[in-house]
Amino acid sequence: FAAITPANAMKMNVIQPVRGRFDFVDADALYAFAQQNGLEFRGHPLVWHTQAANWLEEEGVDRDTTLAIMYEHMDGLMGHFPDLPYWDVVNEAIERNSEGVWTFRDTFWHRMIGDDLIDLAFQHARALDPDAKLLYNDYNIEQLGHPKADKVFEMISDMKARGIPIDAVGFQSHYYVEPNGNTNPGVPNIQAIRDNMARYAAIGVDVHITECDFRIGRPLDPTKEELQKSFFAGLLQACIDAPNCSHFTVWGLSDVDSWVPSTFPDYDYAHLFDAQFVAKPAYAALTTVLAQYNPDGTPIGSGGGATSTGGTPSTGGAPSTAGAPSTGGGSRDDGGCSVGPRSNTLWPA
Ligand code: 9MR
Repeated sequence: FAAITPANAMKMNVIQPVRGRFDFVDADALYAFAQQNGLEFRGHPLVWHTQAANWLEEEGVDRDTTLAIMYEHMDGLMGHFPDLPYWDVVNEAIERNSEGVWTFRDTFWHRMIGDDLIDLAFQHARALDPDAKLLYNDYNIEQLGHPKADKVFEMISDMKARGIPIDAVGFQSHYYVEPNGNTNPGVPNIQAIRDNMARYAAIGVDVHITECDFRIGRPLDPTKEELQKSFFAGLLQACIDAPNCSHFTVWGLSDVDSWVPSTFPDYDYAHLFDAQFVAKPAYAALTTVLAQYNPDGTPIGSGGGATSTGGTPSTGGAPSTAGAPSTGGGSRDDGGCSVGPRSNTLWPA
């Protein structure tokens, strides 16, 4: 693993429980863990409607005060972590409205600020940190041809064309097989994901797989586990093959502390390690993919890989579910972890 994303520790309800009072205890603990272990630390998220502070709607009485709150939140969070390489600036801001049109999600932020919410958030993030890569992060946007994916691509292309500072798109990549074994739409078409990565490359936008997992509708069986295995391996290979896909992050390590069962009661088994921390076939499949590459991402045998250029040296240690317990939102901090095909990581040479 080469990076860590806080699953909850940076969310607004945790980090700014009272207006103007920031609580960095959990986020600082994860950051320290990342530093000690040579892991990149990813900022997630700056502007999101879920897990917003519960004072937000009371204090945000009009556009100006809500905008001020958004900026103050970004100032506090980005100011405390001035050197993170990546920030999910806006999370999950597109949805299908009641007329069936894919458009801006109806959230408090959007109702108060308006359609320029996303532009303003990215411009403010850039002003605060000229070096960080700024991401728009969402789910169901991975496959070309999916109406949400096409809408988000259109939005990001338009932002680029207007000079709004966006560097990358986060494909969350939460996929599934249904309890009865149904695979449509839960199992993605990997070629459609490759094609989507390619159209982002054509407009100069990077892709990060940010929250990958594959939940299995109960009961678990070998056929479903095989789907999970080929999903993880296929998506990782697609990312490695795409010149603009630099990160592959899984959303939690094991089924022990998964976000899935509380959200989808008929599903579980979404992660790389089971409830006894035993590695699954999906884990072995990822290591098989990665074993074809040198630590710098060049294929083994291609002549590359003598020296490693990218990434932060890792200092060792077994995969860990580290993280201080989250204090807000009633959630466990199960964390996101990246396997980094292009960084100098722990993977066997
Ligand atoms: O993993 C997170 C879980 O512990 C929280 O309860 C949940 C609350 O909304 O958020 C989970 O993480 C989400 C991420 O921040 C954004 N994309 C969807 C993830 C899974 O719900």
